[in-house]
Amino acid sequence: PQTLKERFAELIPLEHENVKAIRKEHGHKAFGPVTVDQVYGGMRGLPALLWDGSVLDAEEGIRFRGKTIPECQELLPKAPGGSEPLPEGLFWLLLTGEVPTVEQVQALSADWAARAALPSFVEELIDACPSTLHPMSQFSIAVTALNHDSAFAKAYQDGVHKKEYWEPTFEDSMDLIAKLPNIAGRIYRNLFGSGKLPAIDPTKDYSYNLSNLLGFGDNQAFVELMRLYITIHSDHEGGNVSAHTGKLVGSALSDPFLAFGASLNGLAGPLHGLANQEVLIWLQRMIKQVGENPSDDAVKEYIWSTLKGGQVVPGYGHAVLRKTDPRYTAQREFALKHLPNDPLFKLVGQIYKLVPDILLAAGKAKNPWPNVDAHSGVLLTYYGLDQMKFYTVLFGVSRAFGVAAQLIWDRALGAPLERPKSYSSEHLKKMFANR
Ligand code: NMX
Ligand code: MLT
Repeated sequence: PQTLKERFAELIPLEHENVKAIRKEHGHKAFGPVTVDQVYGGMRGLPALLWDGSVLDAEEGIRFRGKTIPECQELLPKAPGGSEPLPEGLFWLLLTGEVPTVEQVQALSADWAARAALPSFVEELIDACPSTLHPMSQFSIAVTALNHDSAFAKAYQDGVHKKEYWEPTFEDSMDLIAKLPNIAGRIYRNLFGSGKLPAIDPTKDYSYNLSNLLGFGDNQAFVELMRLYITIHSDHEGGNVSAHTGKLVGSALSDPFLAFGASLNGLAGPLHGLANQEVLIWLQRMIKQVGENPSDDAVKEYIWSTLKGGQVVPGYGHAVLRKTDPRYTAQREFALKHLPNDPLFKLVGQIYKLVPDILLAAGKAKNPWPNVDAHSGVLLTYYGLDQMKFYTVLFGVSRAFGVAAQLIWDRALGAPLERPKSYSSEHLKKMFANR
């Protein structure tokens, strides 16, 4: 079958024409005014970035290349006997806008397995990290260090022509995604596991290999969970902290390892990807305080005590979404199918009924509904992956898919250095004094 690289190369000139036509017809048109409040307010709603893999609608949630999560679950190729989409297919979709064949997805699994090995100095770097260093910091160190063998960095030093940037970026991106299971697996085993890491099985898919490296390869349901997990966490348009950071750093022509290492450092923040860890810590504290089978009143009191303590309810709210995150719903459906009677899942369901009204009553959060992170830890805990400090690493493995796809397009389209304008408060005051 045609490889992803061959198909991508065919699409580049077509996309150049597409962008040229868009800019010719619409290039001079304005989105609308930019307010001073947006400058102070985290640029919320400011149209500023091109991102092709996905677009987020505030009410409906994410669409990957125009397809909803249920549509991806239906249309993307599955593993033999599996019912969740293979993330390999999602990557193909993110990069090309097309649904691949089963053979194309199998070829991608084999290609990633063949690229999976880590340089021994990166293994040693991970092994040298103290067990007290957060797994996300270890992850970021290892990904950044892969820059040692970057095809893009080397090609740039060798004087590669601008038109060819995409090619070594593609190779680096494929290497990056392929090596993440070995990095994640090594960190996990060093911190929480025992024994030697198993070898990558070149006949198996990416999610099986990741699960196996973590010690869950024999658990078919866990492998299915990983397929769903990576698919839904892969991309969330371009403005979220990890995606935007990767694009920004990549715009300086830093290679994909440096760019994605920076993404990971953003994902490691508690308002972003670390929220999946925070949710589990918050749930465990709640159980300690109110017991395993709490009344609604006891749960409400705990939620209020969080808010009164000046803390956020982790897993709730969103900068763009204004409804329940469809990634939450997809995970809830997985739980209803695989673990309907799990007590922690029941507690998460109970919280879902109580938090939105409380956040509305508190009157601050613009979105009282749960996001992706409110549900992921419960599923992992059920299968025995209960070391919540590790949860954001799995988010990171997934997010590489979306960031890498856009980095490849950015280099293929000759995306410029990002450099928005900033102002001081003094300057703003003067600028708007008489308007
Ligand atoms: N609990 C308590 N307060 C909240 C929450 C929440 N879950 N969500 C928003 N608020 C507050 C927010 O802190 C802000 O307070 P203040 O005016 O004192 O600064 C106010 O409501 C208005 O914030 P919004 O405009 O609704 O939200 P914003 O776009 O600034 O932030 C989040 C979005 C996601 C950072 C915010 O909702 C939050 O902190 N949620 C909890 C953490 C979380 O789950 N993050 C994960 C997001 C998904 N991901 O994976 O990245
Ligand atoms: C994400 O997946 O990146 C989060 O939901 C945060 C966001 O979209 O801002």
